[in-house]
Amino acid sequence: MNVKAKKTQVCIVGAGPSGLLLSQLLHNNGIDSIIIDNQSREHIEGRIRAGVLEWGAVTVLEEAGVSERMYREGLAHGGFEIVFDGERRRIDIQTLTGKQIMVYGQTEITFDLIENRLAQGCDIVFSAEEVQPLDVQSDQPRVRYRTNGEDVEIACDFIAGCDGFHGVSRKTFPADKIKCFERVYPFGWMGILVDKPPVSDELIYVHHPRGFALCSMRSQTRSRYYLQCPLSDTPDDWPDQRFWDELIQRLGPDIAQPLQTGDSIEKSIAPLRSFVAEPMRYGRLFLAGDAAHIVPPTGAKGLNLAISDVKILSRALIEHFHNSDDSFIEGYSDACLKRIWKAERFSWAMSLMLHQLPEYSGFEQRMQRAEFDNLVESETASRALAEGYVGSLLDT
Ligand code: FAS
Ligand code: PHB
Repeated sequence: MNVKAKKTQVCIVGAGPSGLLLSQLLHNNGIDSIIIDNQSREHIEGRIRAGVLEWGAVTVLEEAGVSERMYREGLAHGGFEIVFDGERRRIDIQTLTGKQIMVYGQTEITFDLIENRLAQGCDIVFSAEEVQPLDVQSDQPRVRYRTNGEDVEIACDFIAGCDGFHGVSRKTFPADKIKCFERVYPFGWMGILVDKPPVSDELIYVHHPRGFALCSMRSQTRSRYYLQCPLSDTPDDWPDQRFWDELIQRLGPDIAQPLQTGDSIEKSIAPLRSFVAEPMRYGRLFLAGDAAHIVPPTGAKGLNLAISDVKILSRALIEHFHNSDDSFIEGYSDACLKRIWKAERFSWAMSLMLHQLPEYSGFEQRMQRAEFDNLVESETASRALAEGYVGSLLDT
């Protein structure tokens, strides 16, 4: 059987934000990479996912040289609101932490990175089939895949598994070499995108007896709204009018007053899961981003963790190729997991405070209320929440 051979320094599986950004950071340091994704470019650029960046992530994108459009079109926010059964509380992250967040869609970041990498001559293989990492324990790992009916094998020094939760890379770890920790929440988020101005200048997180709601945005003219819904629901169960009626109920008349409704341009359901795989390296195969960990989106940490992973991984690979120093490679997994578990705790705590959990009795519901009251009455509690949200708490 004829197998076409390719060679590179780092073979990256997955052209999501973590794979693309890793390739960019390596390129900026003279290190070659090839990226392989089993989806088409159109599909990858069409996905609607995260929308909030910690300032640490903004800085990494700036250092990578892909921040021009983000600074031009992104929205810097100094706070967000929590509404608990109709009572509003603004968390002034600017005053409490000295930091802001940036509202700029993951779709835009992915688009900017693909444009930049292709313009710089990077080999990105889209719509690859049967992608399989091989010999990851050897010092000459390979990645095999099929494209246009042809088998191709890439010889490389390292493989970066940036292929998300359902990817092949984590499955390449032998079962006795990996430990997984998971909590699946018994509900999802029904999300819609609409070309209408946002209901508020800042994000609003809502606790309501009928379920959680979130008001977010992508720009001054494009809004993103989420509603807690049963996991068994599908977008067809939520015609636009039902979505708007339910959102208005959960927001209450005052908050909903300026809401501009319209036809959704995207509608999808996201399951909520907390997941961590340990370790994040097996031989010369590294995991980064959703391939190694998932957080419920309540804390807006998913994309930010992916960016911090590849920042740490790029440093480790640069030290290897430039200084023959493998200490950062040895320490990669522990360095990432330290930040990941803090983000898992923050996202889990935000999710438990703001959602309706079927197993919750009156006592737990009173605890949710007391958690919110503590935020309202204690500046220390507000600062801890703010630090978690902007990410500074995770870097200590
Ligand atoms: P990604 O999943 O983004 O990218 C992995 C890439 O690998 C994909 O392009 C995929 O096609 C490719 N791939 C998969 N299997 C492969 C294989 N076998 N071979 C080759 N390629 C393969 N975070 C928030 O903060 N807010 C949100 O609202 C939010 N919404 C989300 C909604 C959904 C449905 C999902 C899944 C995630 C959401 N997240 C959200 C989290 C999200 O932002 C992730 O953290 C982020 O996409 C992680 O980026 P990557 O690690 O690059 O993984
Ligand atoms: C989003 O805009 O998609 C978004 C923002 C904040 C979150 C989750 C999702 O916590």
